[in-house]
Amino acid sequence: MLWYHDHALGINRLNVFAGLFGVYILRDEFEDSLNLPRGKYEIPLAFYDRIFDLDSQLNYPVSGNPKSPWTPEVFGDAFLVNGKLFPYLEVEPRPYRFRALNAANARFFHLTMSNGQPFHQIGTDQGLLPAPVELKRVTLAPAERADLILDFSASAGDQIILNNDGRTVMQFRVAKPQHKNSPQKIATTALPSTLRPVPKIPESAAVQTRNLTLVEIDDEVMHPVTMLLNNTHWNMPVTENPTLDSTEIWNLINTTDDSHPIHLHLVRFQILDRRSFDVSAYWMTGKLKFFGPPIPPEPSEAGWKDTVRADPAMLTRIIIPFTGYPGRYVWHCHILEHEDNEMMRPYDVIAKP
Ligand SMILES: [Cu+2]
Repeated sequence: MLWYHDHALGINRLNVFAGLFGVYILRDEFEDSLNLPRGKYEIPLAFYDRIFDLDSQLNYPVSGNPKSPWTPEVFGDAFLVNGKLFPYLEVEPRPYRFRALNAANARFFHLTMSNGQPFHQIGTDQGLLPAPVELKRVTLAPAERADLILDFSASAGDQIILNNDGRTVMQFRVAKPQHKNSPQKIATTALPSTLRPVPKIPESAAVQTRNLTLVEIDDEVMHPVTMLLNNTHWNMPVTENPTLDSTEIWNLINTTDDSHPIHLHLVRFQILDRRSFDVSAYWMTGKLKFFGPPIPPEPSEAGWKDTVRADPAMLTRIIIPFTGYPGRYVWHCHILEHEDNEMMRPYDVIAKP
């Protein structure tokens, strides 16, 4: 499931906050053959948070600092799903496929079910995982998607809350079981044990490795005045110029205290690993001094991605096949306040000579 939204330079955060986004789903025959819940049992769920004023109008805050009127991150106290405030969904006691999207400007979602039942994640941003992953908690950074199976078979008659960090997001109202002699038996389908293979791209396939920093520049009160990729402003010349049909490794060196969901246009990629490093030593010497071994991606991230969490004081490595079309694209942090305040860079995919 992909999503689309306004991308107007400098005001993207306002236009998406106002609601200019949607989702669409691509399928193929292989996926159809897996017999996953479909039709009315497959539902996109776009999660986001907003602030409303006393007249129920959207309220987008600005900082009190005239030098830096933007707010580094906007978090709302109201949760919405598909445009509805704290909604409920009536479901049957059977498996459902939910196509979850974090459409928030800045909030990370950590979703749990009030009855403790697990989710089965079957897909990531860019398609199916090799096999279902059982999770008690689903983490979604802004712009990330998760393809989820939730089975209500054991919960007939129950009301279950979907929570985010202990706060209600929405409710599932599970219908009572049908009478034993009912002619309409509820069809449940077993979750396949394997889904679509995701062949691991070998590191040896990469023709180039780029070190790319994530930087926050603070003023005297530590209020970030700007955030940069590769310590480079948006309007400076292109520095990333992969060749079409080549593969590269991008080292996202996060020197900040924030987790930044980094998104590349055009491509899909795989996460290689994350590794903790000494940030102050990096600024002094330009060298990466690691604190521990590389950590492989979580099973729920071990598929095709287009957005990756670059966690604070970590080196996050991704491997990217630049297929598609030559031209100018962008890569950026998907916290929209960061993106609009310089955490975005153009990149060029160069046609082969
Ligand atoms: Cu960011």
